[in-house]
Amino acid sequence: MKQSTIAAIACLASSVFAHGGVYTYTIDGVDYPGYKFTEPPESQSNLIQRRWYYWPVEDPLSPNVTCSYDGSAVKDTYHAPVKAGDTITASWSNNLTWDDPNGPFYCEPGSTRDCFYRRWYHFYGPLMAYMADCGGDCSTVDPAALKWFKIAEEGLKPGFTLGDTAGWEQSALSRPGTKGWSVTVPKSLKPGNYMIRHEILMIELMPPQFYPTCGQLKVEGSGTATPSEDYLVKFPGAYSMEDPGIAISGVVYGELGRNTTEYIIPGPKVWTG
Ligand SMILES: [Cu+2]
Repeated sequence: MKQSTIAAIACLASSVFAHGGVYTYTIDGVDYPGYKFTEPPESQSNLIQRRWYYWPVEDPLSPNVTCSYDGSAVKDTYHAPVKAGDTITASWSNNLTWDDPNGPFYCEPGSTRDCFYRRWYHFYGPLMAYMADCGGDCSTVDPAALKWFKIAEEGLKPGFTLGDTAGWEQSALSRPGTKGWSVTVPKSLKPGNYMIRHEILMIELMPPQFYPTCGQLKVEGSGTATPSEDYLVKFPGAYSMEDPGIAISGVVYGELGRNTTEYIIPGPKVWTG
């Protein structure tokens, strides 16, 4: 593909079409493919991931900010075993290349408008990961009723400005061959069934775009720790449009974007156990 064509697609995609979510989790060396919203939910089972849709959530108070659109469990959902202290890697790419015969786009059948990249294609804004104790089987709980704690976040790297793509780990997710983003389950965390909620916040535009996706884990280990109340939040509820890291959306191409070197990640402080 010619370079100019790639640039044209990238430009188009970064405004409307470049949506997505977590396609695959890798936990202790095991790949767990995610829910495929391009296929009927009835045909999918034994996934750790809850249902989601590639379209962004633009309102932090929307019920869809919890676990994306729908957010319900697929049938025969199970919980991926993970040892406390181990790593979970989430991939926002299905690793297709530019030359893939299926193309870099997926389009809804019969539609030329509802297309999206098969690879993550936003650059600006933080990455966040939360967990919540399901108190039992995660597949039967309402994620909006859970109390979430943040286990990892990636904001603006030191020495960069808001408008500098290299300052954001999010931009690394679009690199061909990228493994994704790795987070650690707090080593001292009490064993049990937990939901994990990955979230990309895209601040290139106003309104901002939230991309949450939820998966189900069975944490193993000998830990006894649980986060105290001041670490716990609900979704929706954790964010508002007035949060500095959300209110600043839409400035990356302007003077503010060129001059601002600090970014305040929304949500609670990280609990590391
Ligand atoms: Cu998008």
